[in-house]
This record gives sequence, C-alpha cells and structure tokens, in this order.
Amino acid sequence: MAEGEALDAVVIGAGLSGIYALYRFRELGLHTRVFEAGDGLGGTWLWNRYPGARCDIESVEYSYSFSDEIQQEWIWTETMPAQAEIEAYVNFVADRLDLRRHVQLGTMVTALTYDEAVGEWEIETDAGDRLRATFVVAATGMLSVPLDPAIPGRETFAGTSLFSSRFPREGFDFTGKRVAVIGTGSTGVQTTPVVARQAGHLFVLQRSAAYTFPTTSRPFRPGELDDLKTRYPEIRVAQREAFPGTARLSAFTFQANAFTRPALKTATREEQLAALDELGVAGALFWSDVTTDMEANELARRLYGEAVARIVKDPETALSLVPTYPFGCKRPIVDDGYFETFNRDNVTLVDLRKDPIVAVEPEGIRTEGNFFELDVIFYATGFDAMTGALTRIDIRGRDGILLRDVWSAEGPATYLGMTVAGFPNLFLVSGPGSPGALANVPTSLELQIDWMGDFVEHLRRNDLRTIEVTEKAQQEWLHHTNSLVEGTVVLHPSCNSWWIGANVPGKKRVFMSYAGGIPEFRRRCLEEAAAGYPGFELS
Ligand code: NA7
Repeated sequence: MAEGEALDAVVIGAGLSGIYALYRFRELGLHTRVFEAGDGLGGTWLWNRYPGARCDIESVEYSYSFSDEIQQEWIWTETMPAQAEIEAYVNFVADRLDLRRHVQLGTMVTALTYDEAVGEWEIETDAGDRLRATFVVAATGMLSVPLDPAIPGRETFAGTSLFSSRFPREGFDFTGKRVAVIGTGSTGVQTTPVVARQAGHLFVLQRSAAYTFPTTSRPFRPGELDDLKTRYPEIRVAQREAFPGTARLSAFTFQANAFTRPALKTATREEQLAALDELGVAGALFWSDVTTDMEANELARRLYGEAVARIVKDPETALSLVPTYPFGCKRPIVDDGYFETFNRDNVTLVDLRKDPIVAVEPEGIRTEGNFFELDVIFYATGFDAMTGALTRIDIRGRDGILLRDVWSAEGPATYLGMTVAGFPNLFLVSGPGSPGALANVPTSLELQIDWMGDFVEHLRRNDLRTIEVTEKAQQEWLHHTNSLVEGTVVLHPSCNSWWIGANVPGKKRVFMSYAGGIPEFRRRCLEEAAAGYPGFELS
C-alpha cells in the first residue's frame, strides 16, 4: 500500500460484515479496501475454531440473502453449521464475487484520525500502512477481543495453554491428556462433550452454571436443502418480519413458541412435569411469563434443576450445574450432549463457587481446596464484547476526542448502533445500540450495511461528502434503547453478562443491544432515510 494513498472507503475486518460491506460499497463504485488482522477470511468463524464450535441458528438462515445465485449455489450439509463450514462459506462468497483482491490480511488497524480540514479519515496499521479514506466501516465484530482471565501464575504453566478464540489451525489432539476447560459460556459448553470424548480426564471449571438446551442440529436429509432453497423468498421475508431476524426454523423456535405457551405460575405440577417429559431441560424454561415475572423465573430455575437432575446421575454435580441467576439474563446456550457428559467416568465438574481458583502453577491448577494436575489448560473465558475491538483502536474524531474516552466516561452511545456523534463518516456494523447480540447476525448486518450504502448514495446524489449524527438523535436513541430493557431480567442485579459488559472489570454496565427487534429497528432505519436523514448534519 502506497504511503498516503486515498480511498473512498476502508473496511476494518473481513468477517461476514466486512465482506458484505466491501461488496456493497464496491457495487456503488467506491474504491474500497479491507484490513483484516487474521490470516484468512471469516472473522469470528476464522478465530473460534475450537472443537465443537457451531452456530445455533439454522444454516439457511445464517447466510447472506443479497444474492440468490449464492444462496442457490452454496451447499450446507447440516441444519446448523459448524465453524469450518461457515468459514468455507465466507471464502466461497469472497471468491464468487472476486472480493479477495481488496482484502489485506494479517494487518491490524491501529489508529483512525479524522482530519477535519479535509473531511477524511487517516488510517494507520501495524503493517506500516498510512492512508486516507472518506468513509470508514468498522466491521470489527461483536465478540472479537478475547478476555484472558487474570488468574495468577498463568504464564508459569508447563503444559499446553489453549485459547478457544485462537485455537490452533491444525487442531489439537487431547487423547489421553489431563485437561481443564475454564469457562462454561457457549464456548465451554460446546467444547466440553467433544474434548471429553478424547481426553484422559477432563475437569470442567465452572464459575457460573449455564442455561443450555440441546441442539436440534443434524445433517440434512436427501432433498431437504433443495426444498428449503425453493422457499428462500418466503424465508427472507419472514426473517425481516421476525423479532430475532430468523424465520423461526431454528433452535430458538423454543423461545418463539414460549410466548404462545401458558404461564408457568398458573401451570399445574402435572403440566410442568409433562413439559419436562416432552422437551427435557427446555421444558423448564420456555413459558410465557418466565422472562417477565421474576417469581415465574425462579420457578423455572428450580424446574430446570429438576430437569438437570433427571440427566446427571451424581446429585452433587447435578446441583452445581443449576444456575443461581435468573434465566434470560445471559444468552441461552445450545449444546450437544453437555449434561450427559458429566455421567462419564473421565469427567469432573469443579464448582468454583465452592472451591475458587487460587493460581495456575507449572503442574496444574490450585484451588482453595484441591490441586489438579494437568497437561492442558483450555481457556474459554469470553470476550470484551460489543465495544472491545473499537476501544482498542485509537479512534480520534472531531477535536481529537478519543472514542474510548467518550465511551468509558458516558457509556457506549450511538445512533442506530451505526454512527457516533463527533465521529463523522465512521460507520459501525453491529455496534452498541444495534440489534447486535439479540438478532440473527446476517439478517441484521445486511440491514445495517444496506442502510449505510443507501446513505452514501444519498450523499453522492446531493453532492455531499460528510455525515455526522447529532447529539440530539444520539441521546434519543440511547433513551429509547435503555427504555426497552428497563426493569427487565437482563439488568437484574445478579446478572453478570457480557450483554451488559459485566464480565469486564471497570466497564460501564449498559445493555449494549437494541431490544426492540429487527422489524422495529428496520422501520426506524428506513424512516430516518425516507425523511432525508434528520438525525444527521450533512455537508
Ligand atoms: P462467555 O459467555 O462470556 O463465557 C465465558 C465463561 O468464562 C463464563 O462461564 C465465565 O464465568 C467464565 N470465566 C471468565 N473468567 C473466568 C475466570 N477468571 N475464572 C473462571 N471462569 C471464568 O463467553 P463464550 O465464549 O462462552 O461465549 C460468548 C458468546 O459467543 C456467546 O454468548 C454466543 O453468543 C457466542 P462467569 O459467567 O463470568 O462467572
């Protein structure tokens, strides 16, 4: 890259969002370049290649809708795709559309500085690039900055330390090894059954128990995918009209159906048990009142405990596997044989609430009451979600203000999750205040990037160059997004989720996703555009 080269747009990140942003902007005729820190395409689905990594949305739904050719050509093999298939899909799309030549891999954007005099962004990378662009699209991912836990002595471990979000490309053979998995979010829960099948002994180190229910994923039956492909027009419409952006073919059908099911508080004991018989652990959770009534939520939690105890034979382990926080405060997990895994002779649950970690030592992990001799420690300890990737770049807007300073002082305010006051011509994909973590990602990102593309077209039609959201529009959006979750379970005092940044010490506790659903979000985006972008100063 030539020093000082000027582009129309720079996209940061070559995951699902970055690849679509590149395509959409290139279609507009914009000279666009993508910088990607990884050594390949796929973003989340490049980095998180740990055993058992799988999407919990149906494959036909967790895919781009913008090209009928692509959705007809690509062949999904399973109803919910595993990591490798999504990574291959992103690569297929990039090749099919000849996008790869616009992507510079192995390059981390380190600084973005807005030059007010000329209305351009100056972009710096760790590869020594220094260039300018009129627009920047930060497609940096919601869960792209891993949190390495502050456990003393981590670096002294003499065995192998593995990290779920940068798992070795060549895989890892756990055969016969003494392994500890730390963390029981989606990642730990997905990987546990797979590692258990190989390891000599697996210790699952659990600080918070998980609400998880079994996946319905399976290989497609002959002809099934072809049938689904003929239904794409109706599936895509249904996605845009559904709160979570899925046509409800997926695992979350349980949740969707919850609203049409009776209230748990008024259900008889027989009805409750019948739900467990029919749906297993999911039968404990999906009732119409569980996320709106804390008494019902507590009933569901206890019923969940009964359902877990039906599967897990050791009563003490079963008890430890029951969460102590309300259902709905964290993202529900979809697993493949998680609870059954604890019936294996080579698996031990270590309840860190009863026996906390003291330190990692060269030979293993010391807890207050035990020492676990280990060959491998596998960290599945989560991410600095939604804002982490953006606050790690020096993003300086008007008057040299740093985005990270603004957000740490005031919380991560945006308008529509896509624009920030004081940072002209900077677009965020799935930023805080977007449907982000509450929506089917491809549905949501296409909606956002199409809105950005339309906005840029509007500028060009009107011979304009610069957009900047007003403080007023941003404040109103913040008020609206906060009002949607006020008094709900996601802000319950016992709730320490990445949704609200509670997993990162010192991070402001703010619910960071738009809880109004995809149709309402879409309506508001379209309204803003149709009205000529009243929330923005245009020049
Ligand atoms: P999560 O959901 O943030 O889970 C991280 C897990 O790691 C969680 O169980 C944490 O316990 C645990 N953790 C974090 N730090 C520690 C330390 N120091 N000691 C012990 N345990 C620890 O991340 P995932 O990668 O599983 O999933 C993220 C999202 O990816 C998921 O929601 C899906 O959307 C896909 P805690 O709960 O904080 O007590």
